[in-house]
Amino acid sequence: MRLPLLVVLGLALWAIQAAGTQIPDPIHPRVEKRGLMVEIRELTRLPDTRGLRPPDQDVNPPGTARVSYVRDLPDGRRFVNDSRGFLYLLDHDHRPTVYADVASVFPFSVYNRLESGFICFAFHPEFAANGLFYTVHGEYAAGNPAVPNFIPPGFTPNDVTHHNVITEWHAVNPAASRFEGTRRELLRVAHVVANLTHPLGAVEFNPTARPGAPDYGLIYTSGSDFGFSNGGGPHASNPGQTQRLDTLMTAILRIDPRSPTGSGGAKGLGDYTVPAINKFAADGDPKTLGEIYAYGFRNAHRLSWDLTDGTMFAADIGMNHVEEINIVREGGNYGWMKREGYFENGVTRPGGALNQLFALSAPVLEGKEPDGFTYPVAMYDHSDGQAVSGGFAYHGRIESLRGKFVFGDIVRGRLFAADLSALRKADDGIPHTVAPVEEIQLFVKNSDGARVYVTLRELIEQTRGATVTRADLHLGVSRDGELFVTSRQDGTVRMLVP
Ligand SMILES: [Ca+2]
Repeated sequence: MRLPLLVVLGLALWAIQAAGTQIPDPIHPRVEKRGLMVEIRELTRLPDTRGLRPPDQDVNPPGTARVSYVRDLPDGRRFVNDSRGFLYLLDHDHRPTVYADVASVFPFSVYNRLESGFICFAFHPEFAANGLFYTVHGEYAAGNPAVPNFIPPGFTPNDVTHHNVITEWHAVNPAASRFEGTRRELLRVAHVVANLTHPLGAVEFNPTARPGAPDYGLIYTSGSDFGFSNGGGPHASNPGQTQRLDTLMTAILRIDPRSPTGSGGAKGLGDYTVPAINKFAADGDPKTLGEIYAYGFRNAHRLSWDLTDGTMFAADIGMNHVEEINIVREGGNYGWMKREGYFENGVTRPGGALNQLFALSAPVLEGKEPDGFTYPVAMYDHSDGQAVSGGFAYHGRIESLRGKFVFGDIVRGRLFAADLSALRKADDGIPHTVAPVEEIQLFVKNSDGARVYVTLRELIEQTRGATVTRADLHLGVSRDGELFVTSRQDGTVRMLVP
């Protein structure tokens, strides 16, 4: 099973042969099963929220509930969201009760896009003491009295179609089973393309940062192009909005959520503090935004950290071809819209388009002529899936997955794995070295205890009693390092079990 050298050589030769011509089918070999088999088991189902909104304001009206995040607190409490607007607390028997009715306080929310509604939530590492947690959602601009903190360069308030909003919630009693308290808006970023495509997605705290460490208590955001690729309308397909440091577009941000009036630090674009440790805050250049941690992402909608060594990962959804797992380093430029995987995207060529890929030159691919971009450490193409989910460095109780990065494809619901050692090795400044990816075979146990091999799509279709065209897979991680498998189709939280 260990063929990375041959694989890499094959890829390199193939890419060199194809240099200069458009590439229709970029990545070989395909992702295949190589013996990894893991049991999947249902944990709970969320309440059915079908019909909560009119069909034209719901991206998937038949979906039972739209789960996208499961989060554990250190004290054992477990929370799950339904993107239709509820944050649930699970009790000891995994039964959900509403912790916060998020939809009711954000009346301008958008629910008709894949990444919309109540998109994300994250607890401050000291939630048990300070009661703080954070949410992300998107709003319509029409009729909206709120004013964005940032509009992409060259656009005016008249161009704004949507708002991307990060909110801090303050629970008066952090131990309570239902939220009561206040809210404060941290950041509101304008969208100017037609649709709420690639909005702000994740907010995350680095779980490996300990109290007193420089990035303890700082929020990292998704890295998103805010639809300047394929968000529709006259402002989309717009590479001029990328590859620059005077904008939030394509950037993973790192911010201190404290208001500058409390922290005494530098005010950011919104009501938060720019960490003085940030590279682009400390560079003495007023033209670079100090909030930016790394940039050049299309839709790096999920971030995670390896708890054993602090390596930061971002899963970046590609355009028409390449899905990426990246190791993120501060200041890195991850290429979008000039690069997709280790290919040149055609959109920056005269007459070129977003759906085109071209081979890089051999010296660039081989790392002999660095071109300033940081390249992915694992990839697959649209023969194997359509949109990469987030993933996690796994160190839990499932022996066959230990030491692997587990991720998947949102649309097809396939689960993938790559060796963490191979990912780290691929983080070598050489674009064409990437880690091999294999597929995980799922199974359930029948009443006799025998294995029944399944796909996540089949499980979702059993729950729904209908065919689904998308799995809408997302992954989460428990406080003891086990993996949740969720779907925005069937409202079910499943777990991979030893
Ligand atoms: Ca590499």
